[in-house]
Amino acid sequence: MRTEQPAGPHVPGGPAATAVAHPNIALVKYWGKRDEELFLPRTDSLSMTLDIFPTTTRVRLAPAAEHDRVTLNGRPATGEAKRRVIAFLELVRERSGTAHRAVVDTENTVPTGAGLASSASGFAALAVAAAAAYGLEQDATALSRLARRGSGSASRSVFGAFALWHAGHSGGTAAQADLSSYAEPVHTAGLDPALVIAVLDAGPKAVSSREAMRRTLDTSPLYEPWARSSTDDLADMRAALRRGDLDAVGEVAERNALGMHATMLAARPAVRYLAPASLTVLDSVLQLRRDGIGAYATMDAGPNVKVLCRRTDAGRVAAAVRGAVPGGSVHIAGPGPGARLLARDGR
Ligand code: 2P0
Repeated sequence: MRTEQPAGPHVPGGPAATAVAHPNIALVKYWGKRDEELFLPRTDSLSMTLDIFPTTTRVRLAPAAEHDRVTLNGRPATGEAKRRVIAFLELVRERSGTAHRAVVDTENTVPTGAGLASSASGFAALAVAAAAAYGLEQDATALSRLARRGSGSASRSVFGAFALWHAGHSGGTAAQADLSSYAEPVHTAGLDPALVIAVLDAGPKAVSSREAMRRTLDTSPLYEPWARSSTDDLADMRAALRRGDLDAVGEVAERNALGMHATMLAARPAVRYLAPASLTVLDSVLQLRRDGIGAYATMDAGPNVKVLCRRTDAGRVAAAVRGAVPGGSVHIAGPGPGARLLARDGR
């Protein structure tokens, strides 16, 4: 891989493409890889793509440039974020047979690195834009596999609404294993859900999810039991989605998420993403249920809490959450669209 340079003077452009993607929140979580290079997960996972916080990414080939240029919200990307984008571009170049460097401009509307799935929308948008700019014709399944190589959860953001990411198998060659792991849409009957998102801390997390997953797998005695129970959670979740049973969907999502956090708390040293304010929101969710509202919590690699409920209850749930944590911001999301190409030129 070539070394990177800060954003510099204008480089004459080649083909370009712009794509948009939305974050997703897992209702049955992905936590742990069996292959870090190929981003092959230990377990299947299932998520809802949101209709808020889109990421828009433009990739333009720069035939005369010696290095990739990457900006994030108008500023040159640095460190690990930049390294991951360039590694992803290397993969696309390898597959397309085009060695040209690229200029990548990303606009993220979601707080970056705060457990709000910015890498899911980010790499889904990058996969769609880079594939188009480099002339890789890919169907949605292939784009999902490709996005997975940037960030596991990005495989699910290629699809709208509910998506299941297959862990796949590792029996044969690396290429076969790679082919076996992708997301696909999950059809639901009569569900009208909302996710009320309590942003308690929009700052970057102390431990990256990649490092936290590794540590959990390597050291937590609770990891294997959780991974096994996740198989049952997925089966129960699929059945609940088929029935359009929001309460069952919520119950499975909440137990799966709390179980995932338990595996991390038992890691050595412990990984603890939940903050006191997270527990305050969990208390408000319990109170909502006591009051007869179907509200169920899920939490990812950060302190923020997402509350699944019926869309008709979202206003009341948002008010309860806001009352519980006056310092936080609260957003209401519904099921959103899959990643898509917005524009393409020069090809
Ligand atoms: C998920 N999370 O299923 C889980 C639940 C966080 C908790 O996927 O290493 O950014 O890039 O594959 O996808 C966050 O991890 O990790 C994540 P990598 P990713 O949504």
